[in-house]
Amino acid sequence: MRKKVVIYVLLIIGITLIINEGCSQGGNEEQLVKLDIKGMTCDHCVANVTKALQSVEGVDTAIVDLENDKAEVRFKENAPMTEALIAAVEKAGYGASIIED
Ligand SMILES: [Cu+2]
Repeated sequence: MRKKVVIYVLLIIGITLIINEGCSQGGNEEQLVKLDIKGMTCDHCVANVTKALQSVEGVDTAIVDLENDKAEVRFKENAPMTEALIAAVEKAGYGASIIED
């Protein structure tokens, strides 16, 4: 009797995990961070910053806006730390700071 209960509980946990996985694949669990970027002057800079942001583990997309000196980065839940994004941009030779909404 006990064993059956344990198996049911494990089944429910398993199903819950599968459902959550399905949701994150739909993009609902993605996070968005907006950054102010300093030092960009041309499309080459945009490419450098985009590449730097996309090199950070967990980043899905990075859209860099030269005209407004901004970047929008979408990444999977739990990754990456915003500090890692800033560090990557600084390593590429530009400045970055988080835009708080
Ligand atoms: Cu440039």
